[in-house]
Amino acid sequence: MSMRLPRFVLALLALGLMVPSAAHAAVAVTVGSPAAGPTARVTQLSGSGQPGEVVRATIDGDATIDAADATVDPGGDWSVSQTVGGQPLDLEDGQYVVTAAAFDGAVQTSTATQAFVVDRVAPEVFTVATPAESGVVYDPTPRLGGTLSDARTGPGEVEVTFSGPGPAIGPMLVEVAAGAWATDAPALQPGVWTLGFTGIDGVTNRTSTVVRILTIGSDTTAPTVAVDRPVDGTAYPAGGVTLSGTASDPDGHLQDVVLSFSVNGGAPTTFVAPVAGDGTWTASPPLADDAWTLSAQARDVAGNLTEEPVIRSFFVGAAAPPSAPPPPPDDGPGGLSGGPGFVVDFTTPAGGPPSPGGGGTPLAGDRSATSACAKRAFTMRVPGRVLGATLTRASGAVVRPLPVKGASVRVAVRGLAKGRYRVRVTSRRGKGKRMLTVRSFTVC
Ligand SMILES: [Ca+2]
Ligand SMILES: [Ca+2]
Repeated sequence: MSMRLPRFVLALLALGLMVPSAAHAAVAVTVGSPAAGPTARVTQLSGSGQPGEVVRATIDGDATIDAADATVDPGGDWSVSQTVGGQPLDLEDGQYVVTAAAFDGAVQTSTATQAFVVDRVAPEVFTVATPAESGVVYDPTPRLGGTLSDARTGPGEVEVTFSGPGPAIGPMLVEVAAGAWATDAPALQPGVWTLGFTGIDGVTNRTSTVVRILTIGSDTTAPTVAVDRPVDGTAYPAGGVTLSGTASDPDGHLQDVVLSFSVNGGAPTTFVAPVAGDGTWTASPPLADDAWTLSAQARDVAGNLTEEPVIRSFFVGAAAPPSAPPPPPDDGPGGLSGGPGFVVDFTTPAGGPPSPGGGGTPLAGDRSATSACAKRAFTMRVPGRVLGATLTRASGAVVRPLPVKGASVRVAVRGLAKGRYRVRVTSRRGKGKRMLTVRSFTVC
């Protein structure tokens, strides 16, 4: 079924007279450029309107400027880049409002306004605090940072470029927050690098580039550390522990000493001690009354840490044993050691006598047989209740915590690399009496 239109309508369509009436209405003038908000530079005003109408634009604000008349072209666009006096438009920094009025002959048909900000000035404050001029660092990803602020439109970002021994890097853009900027450099290989820093404001005005020469040093050698105090197995009065020792770095890049304290293998608390010019360090960390294990490592400026930490076990305050005779030399003949009041006690499990080079229980029950080669496993029993046990290398480096059952510690030897080891057992017998038992053995 088709719909039939009245004859007069068809006639009007054929004559082209029945077009929508809106097409004949005047198009209101608009300002498209500059857009609202900040802009870097304004040399032209433009917008849209009714073709054939004349647009007169006036700028008010930090300056007052009458633009030359512009005629809306057949496409509906208008633009003007001169003043009414024939001078090029080029607005200085400031805040403005442009008002455009459209005229059909002498009749004003519509108006439009647009507020905008011109920012032609680079950020007023731009500093590069790090790296320092001609600095030398041993961190391949050094921290970079400084300040950036812009009075008109606020800071945008900081552009950083890197050229040096490796492929050029960047430009890298760093955000600015509260007037400050900071970032870690991407990984830079050792050598002399030239870094370029440019501050950019919210409308891409750029500062001149600040150049820094930065040398990335190479240091892959770990520093060494020695602990003079606490002495292994010693009891110290409550609140009176001052730790001390020495540290050195073969490269001369020593930074500090990292001290980790733990109780019975619990989560460690870390304390950093500075190193004096003569290589000595001291620290007085607050330590509660307890039986503590210290793990000490020196750190160099490249972040290298002593590979095998120095381990010390000691007591503070009420946790100490009641009497405190001087401790015997650590790891002395027979591989036994202990502190004041310590008990060294081994119980022979079933399995036969010590057997250098092999056998089931080579270490058990014989204090003089500690250099026998252990090949499988042995059980170490201490008086009282075992609180914790650790297997370390002779250097003190922790290998692993050991499983504990009642008064016994099971030491599995199979799988250990050749060398000398210690078993360190903390136990408690009676009220408040803790003991440290240390046993050495060799895997060969
Ligand atoms: Ca600016
Ligand atoms: Ca070093």
